[in-house]
Amino acid sequence: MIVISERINGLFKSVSKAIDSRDTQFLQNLAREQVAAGADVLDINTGPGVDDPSGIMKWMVETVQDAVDAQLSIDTPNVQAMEAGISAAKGKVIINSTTAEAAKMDALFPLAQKYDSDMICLTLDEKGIPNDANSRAEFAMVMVAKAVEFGISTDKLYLDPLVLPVGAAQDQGMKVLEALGMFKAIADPAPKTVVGLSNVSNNTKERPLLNRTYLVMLLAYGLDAAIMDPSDTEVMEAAKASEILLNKKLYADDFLRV
Ligand code: THG
Repeated sequence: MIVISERINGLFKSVSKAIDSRDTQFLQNLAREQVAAGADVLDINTGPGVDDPSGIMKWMVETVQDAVDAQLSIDTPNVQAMEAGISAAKGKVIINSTTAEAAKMDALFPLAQKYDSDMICLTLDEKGIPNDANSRAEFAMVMVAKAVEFGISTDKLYLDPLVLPVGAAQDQGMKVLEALGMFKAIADPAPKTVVGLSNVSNNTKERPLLNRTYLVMLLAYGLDAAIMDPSDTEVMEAAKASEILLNKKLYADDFLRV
């Protein structure tokens, strides 16, 4: 699976402090730690309510890529900050994210085309949050059709069914699993699938347990990528064990080490 680190995010107090003081060392150490822990991609998010989202995004991208070579996922709802992040990056990025809202798609698909970016597509629109697998698939189809219109190959899309906190929307956990199979059948080449894993445990008292248990289920339903915390060794080990049990990786006695 593709591991996207969630930790370079101003939602975390330590990161928000580092952003405020432009602490290059802190951000670079965190980025190195995430890659060493197994991150393939780093999600870069300024956090909410910053003064200069474009300037901060540019600083975060430049700072992180001076320390590591990993691909970056630019995570912001602000279109200017998105382009600032994409154009500061040396390599091709993942745009995180468009939704099925017309205004969002009209702003972000041209950027994906111009910069040859991959793109996460969150399955929601201005009318709101999906509440079953079918509505998730309908939103997904809108964005897949838009990608085709722009000549963007459908395997550059990461469809995100939107994981909700289990304490607030308990019936949605199973619907997200169902949506994953539907997403794969929408287009050829098949789009990739991704989730923000830690959303599931928001405001619960058993975050790591819920995160790793849900990841195992998601992988059994074909999930390709997760925005998650690779420094949580137990969730990483659960992912490795799942890949062995699902016959995605060849078994070896030391499978946890490879
Ligand atoms: N889909 C996509 N992108 C996303 C999400 C998604 N980006 C944001 C989020 N969801 C995934 N990233 C996080 C990052 C942090 C947390 C959860 C998901 C988190 N942070 C602690 C909290 O809020 O409790 C911070 C606390 C602290 O300071 O330590 O849980 O679904 N495409």
